[in-house]
Amino acid sequence: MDSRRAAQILRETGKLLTLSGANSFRVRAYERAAAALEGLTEDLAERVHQGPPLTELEGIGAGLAEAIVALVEQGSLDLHQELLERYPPSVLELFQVEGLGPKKLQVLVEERGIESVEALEAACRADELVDLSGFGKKTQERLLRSLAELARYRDRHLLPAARSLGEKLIGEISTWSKVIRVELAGSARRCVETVGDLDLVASMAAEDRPDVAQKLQSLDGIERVLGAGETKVSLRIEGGWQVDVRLVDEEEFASALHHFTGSKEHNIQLRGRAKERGLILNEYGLFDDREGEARHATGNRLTVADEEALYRRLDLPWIPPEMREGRGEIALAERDELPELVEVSDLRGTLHVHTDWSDGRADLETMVRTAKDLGWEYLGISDHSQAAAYAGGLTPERIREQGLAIDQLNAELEGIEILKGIECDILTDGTLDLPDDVLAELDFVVASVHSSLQMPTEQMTERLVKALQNPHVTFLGHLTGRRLLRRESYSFDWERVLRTAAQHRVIVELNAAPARLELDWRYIPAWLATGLPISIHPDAHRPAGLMDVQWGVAVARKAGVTADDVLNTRSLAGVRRWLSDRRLD
Ligand code: DGT
Ligand code: CA
Ligand code: CA
Ligand code: ZN
Repeated sequence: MDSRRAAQILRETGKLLTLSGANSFRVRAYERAAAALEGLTEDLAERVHQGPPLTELEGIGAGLAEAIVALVEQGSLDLHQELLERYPPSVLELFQVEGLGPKKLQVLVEERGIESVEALEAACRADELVDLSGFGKKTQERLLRSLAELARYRDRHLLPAARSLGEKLIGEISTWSKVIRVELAGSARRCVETVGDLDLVASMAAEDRPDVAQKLQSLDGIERVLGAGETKVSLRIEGGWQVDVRLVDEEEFASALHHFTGSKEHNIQLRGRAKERGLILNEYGLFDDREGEARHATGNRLTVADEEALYRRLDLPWIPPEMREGRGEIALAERDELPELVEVSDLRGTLHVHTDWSDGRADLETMVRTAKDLGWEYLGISDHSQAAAYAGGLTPERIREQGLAIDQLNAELEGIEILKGIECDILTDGTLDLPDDVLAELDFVVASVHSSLQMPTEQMTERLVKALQNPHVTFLGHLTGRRLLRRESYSFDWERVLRTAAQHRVIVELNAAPARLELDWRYIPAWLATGLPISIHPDAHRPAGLMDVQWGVAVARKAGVTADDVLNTRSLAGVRRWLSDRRLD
């Protein structure tokens, strides 16, 4: 039972409890515990058996700790099983239908036995819900639309696409004279690797709201207006996007921006902190609650001009949005120990770059000149090895030829140094795709799995462990092989693999390609605890791909990574020292 599966079971239990009419505190307890487990970096079974107790984790109380122990021991949770006897797993999909809150859901399930998205659709089509309490013709029509959209928009989006749409919208809206401030919020602002809907917050004078709401509905690319109220306009924008724009008064802006940035966990924790100080924090503002009736009571409003001021009122320094995941950042801020997060400009070069010697789209010189224009001091080229035939992988002979081409370019170019590397396939038996004497001539070796991804866990673990033992391997490439929103990670004992990597001083790269973004940021703190740095690699196949390092930096910031934690913030000499001696300066 790994922690992710355990978290999933707890989340499902929470949802099913909602249906059974459990009170919201009980449901929340399951959600909180699930979030805590998702953040757990150690092996769950080990933690349960060897302590410290689970109750030391933020969000896990005594009752849930007991449930998790049982879950680990038995491989299942009694309550979860019981609930699944009462409701089929398909009811869980109903939680994704827009416009179907817990109350309505309960009515559907309890009174009509509707237990799947398909059943809901059939009932709507057969006009069967009109007489249900809380439903009607309109609800039914709305549900049908939601269902159609669910099928089409179930997908989330990769971070770069979300940021680029966000920037485009903000660029446009910020030019409107009636809008005072507009900013991106939600998961896109927090730089989560996949983004559901896009959230924007805009401030304006109350009397300007109707105009702004109107203008929003005529933005480019709108397929449909989902809703346009006093305070919120929701849009479907082509490409499968939902965009929620909140319209707020200027004095509400800071607290609204903060609220809709989230995460929900961070907000809940911060709200608790406000309460301890006799304050109420919500999306409308920060209120003095000493008279005990603050909500909307503008007389009690405290002025918060911006997020800095909001945090200051709560005796905290401003917390960067990336870190607002409710994973201990408030405690860090409280002790004034927030890390100084790495920035793209801290990178002095990068490694793991492809050229047209294998499957890259640009030639060596173009890639290197682009890197030089970015101000980088070095660029590590690592084309594919021969086993990756589909990618035109290099034979030993081609590698030597490429080496000569690199020598020549290095002699010609000033101000940037090309490092010679290879992205060497890890074959199914864990040996490398190239002989040791070929690997020994290179500056660095990224070892990656590209084939037989479906291997059983045990075998994949052995495969990776064996590869890590090769003394020429300097980096482990894209750890789990995941392709976000498309392909799951392959399965292995990641705890053992990371431990072995650290033992052999092989750096597990942070592959910054937007669909990979792994080593997953949730595991980076555990990796750094081994004393080894991370290294942020673009895995670029074209010149523009070099800038993908920005997404690696973005998710590294979520993990609280500083410049010092990253190998390629070092000078060329520093990187060479690591590659030859596996020592940091
Ligand atoms: P997403 O859209 O799934 O990628 O993730 P978010 O984080 O953008 O979530 P979203 O769009 O549902 O809501 C935006 C933010 O609004 C969220 O991060 C925190 C805040 N928020 C939403 N619902 C709640 C809630 O029930 N309680 C609290 N405290 N905050 C909420
Ligand atoms: Ca969102
Ligand atoms: Ca939203
Ligand atoms: Zn690769």
